[in-house]
Amino acid sequence: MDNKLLLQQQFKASFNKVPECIVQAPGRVNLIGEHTDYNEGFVFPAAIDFGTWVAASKRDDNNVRVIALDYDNQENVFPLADIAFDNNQGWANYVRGVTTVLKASYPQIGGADLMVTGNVPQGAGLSSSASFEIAVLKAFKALYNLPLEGVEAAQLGQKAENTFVGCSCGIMDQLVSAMGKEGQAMLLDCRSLAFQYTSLPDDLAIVIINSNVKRGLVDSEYNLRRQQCEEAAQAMNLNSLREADLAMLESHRLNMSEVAYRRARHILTDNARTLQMFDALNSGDIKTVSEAMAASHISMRDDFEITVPPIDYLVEIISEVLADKGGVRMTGGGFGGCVVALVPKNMVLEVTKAVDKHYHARTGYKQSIYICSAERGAFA
Ligand code: GAF
Repeated sequence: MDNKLLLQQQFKASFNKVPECIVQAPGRVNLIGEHTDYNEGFVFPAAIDFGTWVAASKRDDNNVRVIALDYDNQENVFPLADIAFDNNQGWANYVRGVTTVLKASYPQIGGADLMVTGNVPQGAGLSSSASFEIAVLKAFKALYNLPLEGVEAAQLGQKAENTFVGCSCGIMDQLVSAMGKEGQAMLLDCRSLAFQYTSLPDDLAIVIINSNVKRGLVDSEYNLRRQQCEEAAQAMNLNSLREADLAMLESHRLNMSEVAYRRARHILTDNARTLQMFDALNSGDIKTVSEAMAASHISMRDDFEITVPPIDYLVEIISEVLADKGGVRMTGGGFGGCVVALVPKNMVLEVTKAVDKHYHARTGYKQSIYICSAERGAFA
């Protein structure tokens, strides 16, 4: 059943009223530029046709009551006046986190009944958490008529993750979930927060292959990567790696650990590849797209060390089929999750067949394949 219809029915059954609004916010796939966002660099994501839906109504008290349809209708209730971290229902901390930061900016908000469902694969690097955060924020915007625009919503979502959930993520996921455009990918400058869109070529499909190696951002080495990047920036007396170039990095190589040097090299080279790939997609130069994505993957594997062998193998299988007619790389935070491939539509079957033939046999994991489209950002 359609998620909106489902929420309408279930909301009525649980809260005995119709929801005042139903908001949806998409997950995302990042085409290139990984871990560059919190280094004030460039990223190139697109919002996708997987998302989170939140149905909502105001309450007359100052409590928030939220029901998670996908977690056996688990219920979480908390007062806006005193929002604590919930150690038992981890999913609820996204709601608790965003309401904490939202209330600091908009103290006029009151209570809400919320019901949530979604279809973004969790722990797969496709931003299920960011889409949940943005959907909840936009639900409060609709209920309390807040002047909360996309970029501000993204900033609040990121702040909730950083200060409440405990993940030092950047702003990419929340921003593209809030501001994505149908048929387009978004080049985002994470320092100025300026962004521009580009249409994805009609003859290329976005194919996402989930390795089904599970990852968790907070549990993984994500926060450690951020610290290592900061170490490199500090060694060069810079506020962020955005101010560095490769010559400067080389000249300071001995002032930092070898690990910090390699982390920084990934960031600097991936920033350059992101701009290069944006231009290449704009001019239809698929060979350069292919090379940029391949080099990005190698850099994530060898310098940033965030890939895992099953993911490397997926990239190997797919790049063998594509040669220079499309591109493939790991996408998202790493340590499992998905690869993204830009595949000529007439080669999609060949790619999926090759994955079917080799991946499980070699790794023991069973892949899931999603042929995606680029979608608009959150809306009610
Ligand atoms: C995760 C984070 F949430 C993003 O901010 C980004 O750093 C990404 O990993 C890696 O590019 O999705």
